[in-house]
Amino acid sequence: MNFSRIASVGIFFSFFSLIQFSCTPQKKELKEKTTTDSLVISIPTFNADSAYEYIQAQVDFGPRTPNSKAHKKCGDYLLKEMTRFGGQITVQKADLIGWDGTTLKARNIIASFNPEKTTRILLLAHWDCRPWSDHDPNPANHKKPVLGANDAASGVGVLMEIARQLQAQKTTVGIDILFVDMEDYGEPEWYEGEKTEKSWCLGSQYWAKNPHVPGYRARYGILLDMVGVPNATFPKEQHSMYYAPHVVEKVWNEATANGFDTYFVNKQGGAITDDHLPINQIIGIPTIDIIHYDENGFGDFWHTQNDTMENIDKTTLKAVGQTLLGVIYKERE
Ligand code: AHN
Ligand code: ZN
Repeated sequence: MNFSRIASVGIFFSFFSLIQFSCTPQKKELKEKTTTDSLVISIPTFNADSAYEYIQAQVDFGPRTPNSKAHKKCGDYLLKEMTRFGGQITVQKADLIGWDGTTLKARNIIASFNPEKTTRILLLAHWDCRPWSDHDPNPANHKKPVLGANDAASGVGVLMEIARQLQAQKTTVGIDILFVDMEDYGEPEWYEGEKTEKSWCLGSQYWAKNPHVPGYRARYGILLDMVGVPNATFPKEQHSMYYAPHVVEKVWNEATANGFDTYFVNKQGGAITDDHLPINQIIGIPTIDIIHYDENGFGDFWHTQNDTMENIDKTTLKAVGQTLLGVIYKERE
């Protein structure tokens, strides 16, 4: 979808006052686990250097566009790394059909931590690259692939670092990290036929119809998309607020408590068609999208030749990664 569609969804960025709430459920848990009144939770320190390296490693393969060699190699790399981090791996292969009739050899990659736990949290990002730089200022680039440092190696890199932390220290609940394929194969701007929402998010649509575990449930899901640019802003995305307002509040409160409220801004954002949508609508897991955008769209480098490592900022990665660690390590069964 292009930005005009997003803007059309409703009023952009009306300001809300911050709602504070207390986390009473945790207190109940604490009494079962300890005899004192203070709940001691140790939350690992997110290493942004490490996340940055995982982004660089993906980008080093070149554009990971569907059916390319770089895509195959990067998928293998993700499998190898997530295995090394101790995840229980499931690979979901599917032939998906793109808007232009191309058969796309898709792989959704799932790494499960604490697989025996029934209370689970789903964390996801897309790992494919867009084959067309259709927003590039130079029309000569419109059919060239995007390198995808921000879109969306950034989200994958942050989740890889979280996986590394999960190996070092367990969470109480189960965590599933899902790398979805074929998010970014939506009709390009230069396509003159009818544009459909359905051409996007093919891998997450497939997963939502065919979860890697039959009857799969998670308490909630968190999608990361374009979480790497300097001074990123993550508004409270409209579908996230509709399907999972409590998750938005939980995550934004954790970010604020950690001093990251200039990233996790207290603003209402427009609705974005992204991988959280099929997960909310098809499998019914309340899922939010942490995604950078503002009044001007997804940033100057979105779907251009300039989505490169120069525009990846470790401070932003830290804000996102540390917030997520806080959320998942505080979660109780
Ligand atoms: C669409 O433009 C359909 N969705 C915005 C989310 C997106 C695109 N993420 C990565 N590329
Ligand atoms: Zn994209």
